[in-house]
Amino acid sequence: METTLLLLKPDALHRGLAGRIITRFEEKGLQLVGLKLMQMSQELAAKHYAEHTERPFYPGLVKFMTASPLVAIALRGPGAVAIARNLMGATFGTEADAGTIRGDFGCSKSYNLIHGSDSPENAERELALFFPEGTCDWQPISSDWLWDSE
Ligand code: D4T
Repeated sequence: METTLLLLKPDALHRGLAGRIITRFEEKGLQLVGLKLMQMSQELAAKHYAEHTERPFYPGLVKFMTASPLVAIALRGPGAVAIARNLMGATFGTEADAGTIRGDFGCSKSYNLIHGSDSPENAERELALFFPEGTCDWQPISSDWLWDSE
């Protein structure tokens, strides 16, 4: 079992897509264990995007991510990190396959709707940043039919 961190970025909220994007993950069979509307602070953006500090797009990225609220989501399931990345599609909507979230809903090279942790290690680090209080442990009644027992 893995838990991954997703962010529905400000463009997803401005475009009224938050519900539809969350539905994709629920329909796939991943479990919501954390859900929070929040504004990303400069300090949190600096920690979350520490690996990109020297990249030319960094100032614009931080400006975009801190401009208005986002939705932070903790999502649980077997292989949740890779499954979520597959559902999201390639980084930008211009290149993402049809059928993925970015492929279906976007065509911008800056506003790409959603972030998802790219490894279990990064998921752990990012969950600690966005859900320092921890996530919500519950057992969905459908889990026996959704997830393999081993
Ligand atoms: P995130 O981290 O948002 O899930 O996106 P990816 O994992 O798919 O992509 P990334 O780490 O390479 O980029 C992080 C973030 O920076 C923005 N970005 C990226 C940008 O504005 N311009 C660029 O040229 C690149 C490479 C988009 C996502």
